Amino acid sequence: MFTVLVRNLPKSFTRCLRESKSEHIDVVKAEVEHQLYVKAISSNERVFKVITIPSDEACPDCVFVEDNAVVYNGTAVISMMGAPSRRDEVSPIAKVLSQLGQKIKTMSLPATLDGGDVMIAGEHVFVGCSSRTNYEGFVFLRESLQATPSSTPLSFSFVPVPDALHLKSIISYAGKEVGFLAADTEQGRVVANHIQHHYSHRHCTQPTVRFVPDATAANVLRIFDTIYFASHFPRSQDFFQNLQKELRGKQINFVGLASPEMNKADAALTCCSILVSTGPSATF
Ligand code: CIR
Repeated sequence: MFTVLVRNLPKSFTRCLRESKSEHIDVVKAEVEHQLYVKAISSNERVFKVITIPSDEACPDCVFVEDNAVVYNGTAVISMMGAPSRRDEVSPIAKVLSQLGQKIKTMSLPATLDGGDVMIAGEHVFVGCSSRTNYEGFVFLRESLQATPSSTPLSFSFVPVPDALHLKSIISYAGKEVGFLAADTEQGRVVANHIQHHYSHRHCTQPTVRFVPDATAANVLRIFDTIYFASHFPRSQDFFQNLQKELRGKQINFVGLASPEMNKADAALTCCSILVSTGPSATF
């Protein structure tokens, strides 16, 4: 079972960090998208509880809680956010994670890391080397997670991500039955190669990597047997329909969520939640 943390959008969301400011962000539409997202997660039968943290007007990006902490097997690594304007977001998140019984490890400068750069696939942990996450952040995360009691040792890899906000802006892990979903772009392929190399170097079975037509749609959120995917990209919608057909019989549910306003803030589906497993760490 999971407890899921989400955070409300502040009205200041229009001032969030973003690559291109050319498109107007409609906060009301973004709020509706977020409510539908929370509703969809709340109705997952493996979600025991959704905790909503109040927004903070001084933190325009505070809805993107994924970046604030990495939770694994009873340990919560609290990020030193890569963007200085986001650093005040983390304390209420750390407080709730501590109340949930997580062992708190707080990162400090010069280490920086955003949770959007951390992709955990079973016992393999991939960390994006992006403009937000540096080598010191990677080492802090590795040491913190290696100290957690775990039946299988974790293996870590630092993955260059020069041209995207975060690693998970271009790739995500959708579970054992599906494998990785990567953006069908040059950078998506470079990252996919890196990941395959990681597995072959460790003599592990090569995972499947599938390429998704729209980069943002390569970010899916998996909670137990449900895959939440971005449903507002027509070409990627075909991709997910075909994937659904291919996986018929494997008891995986697909739930489409449209979030075009959130995408204007350079965000994708995993960004707005933190999953806390109430049992041993969840490996899909
Ligand atoms: C930022 O630039 O930090 C936010 N506007 C978007 C963060 C998206 N988070 C994520 O990909 N994990």
